[in-house]
Amino acid sequence: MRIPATVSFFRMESTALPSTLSLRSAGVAITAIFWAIRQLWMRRSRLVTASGLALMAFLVGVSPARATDRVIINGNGCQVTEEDYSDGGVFLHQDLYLRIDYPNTHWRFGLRNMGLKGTQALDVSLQGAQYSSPQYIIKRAGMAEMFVPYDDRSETYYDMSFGNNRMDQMDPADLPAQNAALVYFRSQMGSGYVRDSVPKVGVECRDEGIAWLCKEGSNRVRRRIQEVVVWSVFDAFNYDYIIEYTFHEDGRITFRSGATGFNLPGATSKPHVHNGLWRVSTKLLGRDDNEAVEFVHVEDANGYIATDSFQPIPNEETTDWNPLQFSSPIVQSQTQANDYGHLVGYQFYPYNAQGTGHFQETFAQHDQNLTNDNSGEDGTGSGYNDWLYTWYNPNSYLLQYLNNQPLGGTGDGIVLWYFGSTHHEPTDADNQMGSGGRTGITLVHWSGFEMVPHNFFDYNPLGGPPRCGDSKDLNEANLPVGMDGMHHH
Ligand SMILES: [Cu+2]
Repeated sequence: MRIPATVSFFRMESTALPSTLSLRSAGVAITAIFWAIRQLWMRRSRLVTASGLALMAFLVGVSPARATDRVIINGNGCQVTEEDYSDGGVFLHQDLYLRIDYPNTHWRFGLRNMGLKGTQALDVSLQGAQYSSPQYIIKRAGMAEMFVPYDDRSETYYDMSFGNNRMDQMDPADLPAQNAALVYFRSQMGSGYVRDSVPKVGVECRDEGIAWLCKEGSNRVRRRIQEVVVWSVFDAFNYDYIIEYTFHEDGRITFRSGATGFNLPGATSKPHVHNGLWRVSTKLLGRDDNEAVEFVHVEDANGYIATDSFQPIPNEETTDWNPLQFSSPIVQSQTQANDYGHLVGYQFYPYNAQGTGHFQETFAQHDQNLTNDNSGEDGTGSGYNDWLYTWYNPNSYLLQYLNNQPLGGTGDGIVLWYFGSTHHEPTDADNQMGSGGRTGITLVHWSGFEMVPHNFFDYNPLGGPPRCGDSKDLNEANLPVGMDGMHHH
């Protein structure tokens, strides 16, 4: 067995250091050994024998990890840092966490390759505007299912039922040449963490356009905005699904899935709907006093006067997107207000470009489901509560969680399950050149939703002049705290 040799090497490393070259090559060999162990670990699911645990604990105990953060994107006004990055070492202190530093706002979040369901974001926090420290927002966010019924019901697929670890390797060519980086998932081994052997996450910083502008005669000011897109690819055989999290400079987070790849062999022209079922467990400001309300905008009978209101959602329940009412759920603290006495919250808007799918399957009959984050309901429990690691039809678990409890009354925060759809009507753009069979590669079809700060900030988090008369260019905004947005009409 080679393991003892590895151990003695590590002892050597911590005392008399060999040359950098041999250190590095040995590091590669050690990585390979641990990769093999990890594969065994994965295959055994989460049932690891006591001897295996003891071995890993032993190895972890003798291997020093050198924790250093690494700037992976150093753009103009957009910096991304990977925490606890160790170049050459095997064991790391923590799982994968990234930080984004914009001039006015700062994000931190973890990323995991999670069970059957692919890339998930964890422990999302945000600092900006009046907050002088990071504010916790989300415990975990990710997909629970990708449901694909064909219009004629010749096929009905659950595209996240195909087994563990379906995330694909990412390549440098997937990313733009500038302001982008690949990162590696990590997995826990004993009390340490080991990086994957290949990168499976792409990170990009992009200019997303104008955040605000003001033009009056010779006074012309503007603030452009950036976003950091974190994306990875879930492999469902002929289809590849991009799972994407975007952390915007103004505090929004976008959750999207994009279906691309090849249409179903033998059914390449059959229309179908890709429906992503997402789960976001919120815990705003780290508090467990959260509640949910639904924003609605109701026009009078003449379509002349409208009334906006926030309807309480007292119990766990389903809600539906009503585009004529701009309806959207809001999760907010029951007690924590900003400086103006408004409860701090986040609002959920659909990102679907086309519409929303409702189907016979009960879990697929509503756009949003609000539940308490009761113990085990995050998919890490037993029985159907193990849905993160053992495939169950969402009817088996989601419907159990919708049992009319007072929302916010139990558990640890409020969960929003978001059902987002894109209808795929194959067209001739799905053809290969010269072939009418729609057997070519299909362009990405996107769906998802967005979380938008709702009175979370006391003022425009990107700063701004008090009136349009200040023609200072604010692209590199670094405005004093306390400036109160724009109220010039
Ligand atoms: Cu499709």
